[in-house]
Amino acid sequence: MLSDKMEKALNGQINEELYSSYLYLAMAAWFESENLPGCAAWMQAQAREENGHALKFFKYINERRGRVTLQAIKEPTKEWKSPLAAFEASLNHEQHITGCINDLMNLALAEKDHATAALLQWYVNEQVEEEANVDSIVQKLKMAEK
Ligand code: OFO
Repeated sequence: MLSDKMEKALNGQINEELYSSYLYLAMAAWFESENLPGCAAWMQAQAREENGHALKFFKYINERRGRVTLQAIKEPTKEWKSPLAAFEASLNHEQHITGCINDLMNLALAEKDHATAALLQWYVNEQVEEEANVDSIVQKLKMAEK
């Protein structure tokens, strides 16, 4: 069984992941409107991936006999001043998500909840990859602007 505190925190993370998906979909819509379909496709793929991250927590909460409770998803930003600004916003967002995952891991370790810590380790590794991927695009766009 999950503790009440952990159940609440994991439900909060489902909301973060769904917001991530929504944010990337908003970026995809903006790139489409700017006639940049390649960037839009990249963002759509990210949106699907984030939805998958939310569903992974959904499945896990149920497996541990917890209760999934969905909350309202906040409205994402709709416009960015340049492709670089959008990818920088994406990087900032991933850094925020890394902080959320680290906080969850700290809670799991404090509660000696090894099963949740094992799940979270997957997200810790995933965040390293996600930050690196977006950062490499940010660096390339910065080079292109020189
Ligand atoms: Fe982009 O990150 Fe989910 O976890």
